[in-house]
Amino acid sequence: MHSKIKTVQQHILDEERLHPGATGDFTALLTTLTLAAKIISREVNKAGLVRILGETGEVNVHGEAVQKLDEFAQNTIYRAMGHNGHLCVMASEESENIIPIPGESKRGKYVLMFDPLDGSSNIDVNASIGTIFSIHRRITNHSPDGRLEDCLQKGIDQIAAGYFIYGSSTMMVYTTGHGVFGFTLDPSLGEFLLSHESIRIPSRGKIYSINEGNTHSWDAGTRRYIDYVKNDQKEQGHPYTLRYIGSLVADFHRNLLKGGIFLYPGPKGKLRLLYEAAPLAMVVEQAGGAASTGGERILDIQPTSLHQKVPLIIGSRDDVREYNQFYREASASAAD
Ligand code: FDP
Repeated sequence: MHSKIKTVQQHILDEERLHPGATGDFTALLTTLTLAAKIISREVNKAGLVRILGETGEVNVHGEAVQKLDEFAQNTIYRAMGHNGHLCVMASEESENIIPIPGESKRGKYVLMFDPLDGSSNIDVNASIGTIFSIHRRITNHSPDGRLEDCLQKGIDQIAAGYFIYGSSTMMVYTTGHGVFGFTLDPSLGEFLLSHESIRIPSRGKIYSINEGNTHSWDAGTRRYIDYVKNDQKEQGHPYTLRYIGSLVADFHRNLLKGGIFLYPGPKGKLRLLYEAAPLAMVVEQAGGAASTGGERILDIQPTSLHQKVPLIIGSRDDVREYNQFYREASASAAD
């Protein structure tokens, strides 16, 4: 059997053609985003050479200022997407406020939220990191520029979401609400090629991913659940295996392909609703999985601020459902 060769651009175009009246703007938007990711990927691959070519904050042997990689990723996305003509506003995990479109550039009907380089504490040790994105349609129409309200939309209203992972290969995984597709970058061609068609997460996994160093701050439900998967989880016939890289995209990607549950529980959580939790929740749900805070579906949360943090429990459907039960039972008995 011969599998088809298809670039991400062809794939996005084919998907857009399913919508009568589509203008092609969305295809152009995502295509520009893949260009930014290729530039970031190239720089991530050189990260280990920083000491040879110049420390951050210095001038390298080519006379160029060496930027920190997360700043580089932020600037690259801003420069590529700001002039693309299809956005009215952006917001990033790295910026305190909304990011307006540069003065002279055309404004469009979409809103982009992104985490330019997630897991950045892993850069120095050569572990996988990623870029996460979320796209909404604008909801305001007061002026060509988008506003904060355009950014503070529920995850359920995303029209596309996904991530790039800079690992042993660079991959793009995305959804527009019709399944999840994965593309692997062929560096010699500079093209993302379809490598994972219609990704489905197993309904139950045997991996749990959590920072066990935080045990002291977990709520009772999380403590009981983790105890359960380590000791009493009989359905698999053996305890779950712990896998935790500490880079959300990398931990999420592994669990998406193999099955499993990732937890960054409350009470406050660490991960951001708009740049991390909501986009990955859309991906996981489209792949047949689930994402919750324990008490609430991530995609149903109405954001109230740009950098709002939420507990995030995400992965295989049956595992997340089981966690939610532990969480609810513990919350109910605490309330009695
Ligand atoms: P990082 O601090 O390295 O940027 O959101 C940030 C994040 O990484 C996630 O990628 C990761 O899952 C999490 O934080 C790790 O946090 P802990 O070190 O507290 O486990």
